[in-house]
Amino acid sequence: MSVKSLLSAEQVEEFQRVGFLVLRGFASEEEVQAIRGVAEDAMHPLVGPVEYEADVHYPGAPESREDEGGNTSRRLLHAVARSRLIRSWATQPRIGQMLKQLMGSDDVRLCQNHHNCIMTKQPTYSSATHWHQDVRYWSFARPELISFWLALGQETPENGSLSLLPGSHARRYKPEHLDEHKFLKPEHPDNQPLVEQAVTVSLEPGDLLFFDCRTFHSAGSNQTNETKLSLVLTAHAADNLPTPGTRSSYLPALRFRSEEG
Ligand SMILES: O=C(O)CCC(=O)C(=O)O
Repeated sequence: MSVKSLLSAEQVEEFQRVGFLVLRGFASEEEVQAIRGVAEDAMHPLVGPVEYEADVHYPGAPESREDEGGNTSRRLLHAVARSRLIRSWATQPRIGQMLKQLMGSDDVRLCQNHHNCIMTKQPTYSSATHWHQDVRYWSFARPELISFWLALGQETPENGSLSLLPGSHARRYKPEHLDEHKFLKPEHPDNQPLVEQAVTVSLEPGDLLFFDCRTFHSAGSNQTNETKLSLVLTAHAADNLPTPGTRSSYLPALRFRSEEG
């Protein structure tokens, strides 16, 4: 396997042990501003496709699209199709190489069907997201996908930053540990020790968070006056194929660019 080591052995080991890894200051200020610009352009007026807060029915979200705040976006979908800049940033060789190390694969792909969005956590009508694994609605041969989350501004508990449960990706869960929507039941005695270990990850603009699709994570609503923007993408090994006919197979995966290209 020819994988250039951009991450140290300690970073790879940490990711494998806890299920996530933060790289501080990964993207430059220029990159962050350029990607923010694409997001801000697409919000005023709102350019689809989008997921609305009202679509998810999470705590704090407007009940329906017709209610006050019903037109609040939660995600600008299809981020890589929105601009050449985002596609080029998302498929850059450095990220491809790091994903190869984290995945232990020599060929990784960017998924267009999951995440592939800019999260737009807005004041007033944003929702809180309970403990969940992203893999819950995905259909791949193996539950081995990694998401990467680029902070396009500060992310703090006040504006709804992510919290993660270290080691939760490596555990097995019984049906009674989860509710009917596959959210972790924090009050279940087996889950309590895990939830007590929760780590809230505050991010600065340009910080990059990798997390395993089985790592339980949650987030609060935005209690500030400014929208929190984050670019969120997902990758998988090239030989980990989506199940035909599911939404995981709707659009083809993209290759990461090579050093030369
Ligand atoms: O920011 C949030 O509310 C949670 C987002 C999230 O967990 C996800 O996109 O998987």
